[in-house]
Amino acid sequence: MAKAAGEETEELDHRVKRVKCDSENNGGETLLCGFQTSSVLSDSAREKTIFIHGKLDDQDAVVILEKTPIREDTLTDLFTGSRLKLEMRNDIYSTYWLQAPPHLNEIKTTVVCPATEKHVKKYQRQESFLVEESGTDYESITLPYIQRQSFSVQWVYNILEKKAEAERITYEDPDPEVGFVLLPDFKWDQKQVNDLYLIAIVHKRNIRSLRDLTSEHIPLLQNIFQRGKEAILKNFNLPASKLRVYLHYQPSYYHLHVHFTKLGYEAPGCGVERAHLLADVIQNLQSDPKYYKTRTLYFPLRADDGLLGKFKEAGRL
Ligand code: M7G
Repeated sequence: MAKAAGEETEELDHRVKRVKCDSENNGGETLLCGFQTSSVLSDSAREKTIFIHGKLDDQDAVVILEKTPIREDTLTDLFTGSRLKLEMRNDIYSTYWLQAPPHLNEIKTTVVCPATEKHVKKYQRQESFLVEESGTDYESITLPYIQRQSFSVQWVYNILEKKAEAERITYEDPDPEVGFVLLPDFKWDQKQVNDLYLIAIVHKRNIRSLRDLTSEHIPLLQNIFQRGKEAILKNFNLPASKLRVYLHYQPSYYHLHVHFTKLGYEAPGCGVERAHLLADVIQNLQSDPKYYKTRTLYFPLRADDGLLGKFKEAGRL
């Protein structure tokens, strides 16, 4: 059947775009040309982000797009190298669309492929519920669940073994007992310190989370705290008084790591229901060596999180 003129132009347009996409890149960067969107998992006009679920070469994928902050050091380039299109003028007021040169118009893009169902759920906007977990709940409900269901930590081992992100490492203490690797979290584009976000990943492989910590880990925690702060001061000129240093409970990845974010930057997951300040963790372990084995801990879980289902089954919610 003959195609309508419009259809043909559309197809040609698509081909032209695709070729442009392919020819502008060499070496894997054409990745997203074939991405097929299935659904928008969540988006935020305020944060200028969108989380998309789709297919990439027949595999499930999650793509995260995020417009990045405008930096002061790019303003001259932005003003001299852009085109302005007037939108409206009224008295002393006027609004425009500024068409920035490509290098100042980048979108931070994160691709998870192949993405598991758990990844899709992680990025889906959902209602959450606060769970109360006693030490025994942890042993009988949470631990068996995370042993079966948690995300792979292969990416963590790749960092520790220098198989990935080796050139991004900010600081390393190689000691097998108290050592760690400090590097930028993949949420941070490192273009401005305003939203600084690093993670310290411990070399020791048998500590899943806060719950596994006892007083024997105090030297490890103190080492991360002290040396992490020093490395951030040296590399990013940010003093300890400007840092929020904490662990998540529950984390997404059960290999002990510590978050370093800039105070004042509302990093995702820095709220009191999920973040435990490292300084408090150290003090709690100093006053009670088994503090995190015995205390009731509170954390939010999303509506369709399997762990929430387990708490419900056990009549704990
Ligand atoms: P979490 O508390 O286990 O879970 O933190 P969350 O993602 O729910 O906060 C893991 C941290 O590691 C997060 O801040 C992630 O953004 C970060 N992260 C995750 N992955 C898969 C990577 C990665 O491949 N590289 C780096 N540099 N950071 C990652």
